[in-house]
Amino acid sequence: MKITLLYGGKSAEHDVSILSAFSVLQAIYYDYYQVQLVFISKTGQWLKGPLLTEQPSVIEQLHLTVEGEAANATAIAPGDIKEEDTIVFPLLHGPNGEDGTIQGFLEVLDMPYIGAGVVTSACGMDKIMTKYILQAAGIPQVPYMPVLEHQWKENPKQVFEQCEGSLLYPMFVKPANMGSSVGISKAENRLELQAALAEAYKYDSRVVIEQGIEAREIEVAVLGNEDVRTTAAGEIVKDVAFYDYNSKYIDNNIEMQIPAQVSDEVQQKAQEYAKKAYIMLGGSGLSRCDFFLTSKNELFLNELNTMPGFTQFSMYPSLWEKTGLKYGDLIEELIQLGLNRYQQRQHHATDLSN
Ligand code: G1L
Repeated sequence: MKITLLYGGKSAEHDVSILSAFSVLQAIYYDYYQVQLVFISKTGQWLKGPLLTEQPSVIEQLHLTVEGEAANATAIAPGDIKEEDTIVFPLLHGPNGEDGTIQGFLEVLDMPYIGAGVVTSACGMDKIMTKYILQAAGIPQVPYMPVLEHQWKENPKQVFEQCEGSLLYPMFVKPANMGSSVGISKAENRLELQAALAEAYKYDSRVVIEQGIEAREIEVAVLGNEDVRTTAAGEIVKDVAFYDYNSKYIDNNIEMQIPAQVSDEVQQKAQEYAKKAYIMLGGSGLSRCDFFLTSKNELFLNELNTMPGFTQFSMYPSLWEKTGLKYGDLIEELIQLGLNRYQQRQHHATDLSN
């Protein structure tokens, strides 16, 4: 059987994706799989590289190019990745960060793929959608207010009044899409709120304003299709109150504490909420569920990340490792879950014409 590894991509997470891809390629069981590399360049070009039958030795082998002497790939149309007996591992965000797009494309190609489906990917990536669904599920979250760009443009005074009427400073202003900290800022007053909104609208016309809270950050890993399993929570130990994209993803200077030093009750609640949110969002494959925990032991669900950091040392694989599931076995498990979901879908009528 073949795995097509899709990595790179036009999103801000291009480099993180290459790191994750290299890590995955070290752990795949080559006795069972061959791996077709497909790299998406920063400009959005799809490049088909070699078919690997063993681990690459250096990360440079993943930097595919069609140029000159060093050429090790050919430019392809996205649809050219279609092959029989092949599962796709989409280790990247959608071309413009609006997710569910890659998953939808793979549905159209009628190929099995690893990870969450279309609806879960799209909703998990959209902070406003996630909040609506969590609200319907009765899962606690921090007070928030969605503000669309046209509302802000047309009536800023009303937006200020609504915010200040339902939220306390400091507030956090976040673009609705984007998995990372890009475009996010903190506002201590009206003037800063105005600047924070302007900044966030550079990235998305849909923005959410959240009540800022003093809290620890804990995360739970979720895995499965119908049978949903969760790990104990881990904690992101921060030395600064708020850290930026570079410190979180590029410099990789976050410390993890696994399991998180929290009460059994908090552990249990976190797992219960993670599982419920996963099911409400129609989860399959995997998700990392992120929470805020206050000093009064109040737990708020922050987000469900269907595309978590995925190097061997990232939080999601580490949580499973601590639970006894090794990185290589986790990848194998995700492959089986992807294949199962694909087979399951074949049983449902998608064409009612006959
Ligand atoms: F395919 C999976 F397993 F669902 C999957 C897909 C993407 C797991 C993790 C990721 N993560 C990423 O793509 C990344 C955002 C860490 C790099 Cl771009």
